[in-house]
Amino acid sequence: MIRPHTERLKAAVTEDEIQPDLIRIGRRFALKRALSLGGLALLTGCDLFTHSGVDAALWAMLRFDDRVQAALFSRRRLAQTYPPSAVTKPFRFNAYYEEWQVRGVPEDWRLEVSGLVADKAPWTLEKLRSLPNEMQVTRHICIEGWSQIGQWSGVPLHVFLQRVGADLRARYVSFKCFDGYSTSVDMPSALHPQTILALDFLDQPLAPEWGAPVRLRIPTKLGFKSAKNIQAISVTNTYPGGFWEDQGYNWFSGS
Ligand SMILES: Nc1nc2c(c(=O)[nH]1)N[C@H]1C(S)=C(S)[C@@H](COP(=O)(O)O)O[C@H]1N2
Ligand SMILES: [Mo]
Repeated sequence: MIRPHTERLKAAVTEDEIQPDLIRIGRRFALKRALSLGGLALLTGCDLFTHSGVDAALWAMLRFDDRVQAALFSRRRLAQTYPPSAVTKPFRFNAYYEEWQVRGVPEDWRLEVSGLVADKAPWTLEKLRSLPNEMQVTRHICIEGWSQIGQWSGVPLHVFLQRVGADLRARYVSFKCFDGYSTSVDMPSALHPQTILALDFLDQPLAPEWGAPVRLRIPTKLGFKSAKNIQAISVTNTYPGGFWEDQGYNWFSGS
């Protein structure tokens, strides 16, 4: 059962910001195109829009079809970027849940790393900040039909995954948050050049309600994939689901 999460949002979103056309997801068509590259037209009857369809078909194909991989990693699939002047002002706080209200970063916070990685040592914020940094001005799109443009910067997730010696052939990367939230993405999306572990918004450290000390920013996917207040990252071949995913939201939710 899907509980629309606007019911739980405190900040109001005005009607002129409802942009249903923006959230029509192109993934289904993209995947079918990619698969047909490999001569997999027979699979078009299978529901590639769901995680189970992808498990059954796409991931099996990925292991031996370089053209499918190339299509998935295509640079042409970059999310649109904007000039800094396009940043929505004021950039409002949206995902505010009374019962999950984050009161601040736990004092002993460390980023935990687990699963199929060589180095499971936890990360301090300082150590994270010593890694290469990327800035992006991208549109953050909520499944509920609102969006706003923001400027985030932080460590590309592919840099981080490589640094911890992650098995980059694993299927999933999952995120657990200290407010109780969780989500997960497929490895190709985790390795996408625009997927970052964001530390700053407009060059200032993230505030707790915006995801401090580190949040995912994945502009090729809907907002609910951009986990805030991350506590733990895990690399796994076992489908991890997530808070909204477990309630029926499409697992891919992006391109
Ligand atoms: N930890 C955590 N991350 C989260 C959420 C949340 O409730 N907790 N909400 C998700 C949803 S549904 C959206 S749309 C975005 C909202 O991000 P924002 O608060 O920066 O607008 O964060 C996502 N990440
Ligand atoms: Mo959302």
